[in-house]
Amino acid sequence: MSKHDVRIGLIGAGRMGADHARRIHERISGARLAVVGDPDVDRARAAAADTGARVSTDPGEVIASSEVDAVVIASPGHTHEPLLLAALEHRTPVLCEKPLAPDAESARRIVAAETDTGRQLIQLGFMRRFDTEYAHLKRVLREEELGAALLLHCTHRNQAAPPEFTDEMMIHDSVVHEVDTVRWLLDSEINAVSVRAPGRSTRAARGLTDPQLVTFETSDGALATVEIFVNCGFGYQVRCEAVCEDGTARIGAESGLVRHSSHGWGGAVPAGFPERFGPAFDLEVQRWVEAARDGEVVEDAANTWDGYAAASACAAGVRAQTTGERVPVSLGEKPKLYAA
Ligand code: ISE
Repeated sequence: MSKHDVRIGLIGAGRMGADHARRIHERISGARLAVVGDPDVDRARAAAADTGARVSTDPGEVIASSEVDAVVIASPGHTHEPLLLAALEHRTPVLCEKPLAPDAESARRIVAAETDTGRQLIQLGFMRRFDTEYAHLKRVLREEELGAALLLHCTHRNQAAPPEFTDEMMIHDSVVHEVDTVRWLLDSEINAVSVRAPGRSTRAARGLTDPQLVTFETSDGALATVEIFVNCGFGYQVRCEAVCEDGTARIGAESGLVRHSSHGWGGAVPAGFPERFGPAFDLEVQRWVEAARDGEVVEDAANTWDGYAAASACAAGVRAQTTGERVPVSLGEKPKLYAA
């Protein structure tokens, strides 16, 4: 470890936070874990174990600490706003796990606060942008002259959702990735959302409408369909196919039969998102560390505006679920700070 390593304060030592702690300690170069903050001291200690990081039960103290150059926020979404505002006040670079905030109003306040600082300090953890396959699809759409994108078909399947998972969480926790994927791949905002559902899977917990079909309309006139199925039984499957004027491009589509097995997952697809997106998480954190060290932002990473747009589309998605109606999304003007 060099004394020039970026010293990282990690806030939130749950599943994602603990994963980031290992990642930073074991695989990221040019950085070291300095402090792990979580109100649950045992959790903080477990995540910090063997890393040399100090433990704190006060996330605010982690942000203010002179031992920290940059912060990773992996605490629950409802805690993000005050933490992000504090980091902006200290002009501390942040990698914040999704969501930026649980609702569009708080996300808008974070956009306003960052805009006031005059520079981008927050990177949002939409890791798919660092995945080889998604990056390939983005490059194909940018460079291969397939013509205007007309349709995007997205599939998002999880092996099993935790028992407390709700319809609303299907949007905020899972479909939120597709919101970012659609906006990023098509380089276009989401204008309206509709949600429909077929008959429920027998594997869905009582009260959960699973699977569901979400449709996004974009400002360029494209349509994106998203199948969200959080209890498919056989594994973790994400796919995406773009249909353009002059061709199609597809990722994540293994051929053949994939089926639920009483012995566990089907075998042909990864078990869960940590397996599927592990390398993407590594690259996302590595590039963020390098940008934070140089006082820059990572080109193509999701920013605060992307987080606000995602929160707005998700809010519309939840309304569409409950009303059965097509719900428009209106973002207002994009500050110049986020111009491409
Ligand atoms: C989870 O929170 C994630 O972020 C995963 O990427 C997603 O696939 C899963 O559906 C969510 O529950």
